Amino acid sequence: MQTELDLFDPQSPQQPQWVGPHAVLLPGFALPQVEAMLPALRQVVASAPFRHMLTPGGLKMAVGLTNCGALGWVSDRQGYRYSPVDPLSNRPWPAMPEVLLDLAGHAAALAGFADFSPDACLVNCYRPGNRLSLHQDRDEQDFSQPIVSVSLGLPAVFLLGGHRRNEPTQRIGLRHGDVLVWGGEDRLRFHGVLPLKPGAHPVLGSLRINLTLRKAG
Ligand code: MD6
Ligand code: FE
Repeated sequence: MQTELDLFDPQSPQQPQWVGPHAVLLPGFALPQVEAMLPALRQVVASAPFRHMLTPGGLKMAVGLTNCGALGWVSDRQGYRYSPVDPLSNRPWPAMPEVLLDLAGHAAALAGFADFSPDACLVNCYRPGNRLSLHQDRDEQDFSQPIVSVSLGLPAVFLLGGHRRNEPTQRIGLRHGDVLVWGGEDRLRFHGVLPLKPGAHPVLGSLRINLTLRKAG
């Protein structure tokens, strides 16, 4: 909601910020859609609840995860992959809400990726202290398709690295309503999220929700 924008905030008015050759931060881009997104997300979580998946090494992930769309990202002792069914229910994942499809298409187009049509949306739920270690997103079929990431709730620091794990990382603040689009030569960069700081967001409380929309299949 626009009412949450502080007019004296130096990040407002919100200009796109290029953080890589094909990676752009769109501050507040999702704010006008948040009111429509939240009930849609509640419906998703009602049929496919957040769960703590196991890594292939057998560790429980701290971040809660679910999916919507034709494909959902899953992790277990067998590895990482996309699955058309939720392993908890053996039913298809909840449908991708129209509001997310629209938002992702518009954001991707602004970043120079026309006709982005995601078939998977990973929904991550962070609580204070939760982090995401450096990783690459490489379980999708077509790396020419970008990823659109939407942040909601508590702010986080996103680490954007290079193409090797040990390259230096750039820190990018992600706040409620921010959208990050990346593709092209940035698509396979290592990235992660620093431990979430405690706090209370006026809309989501003590949580951060991140949506990543992908063309997985
Ligand atoms: C997060 N995001 O922001 C985790 N991956 O909570 C990701 O891992 C991510 O934001 C690929 C592209 C954008 C992302
Ligand atoms: Fe990722």
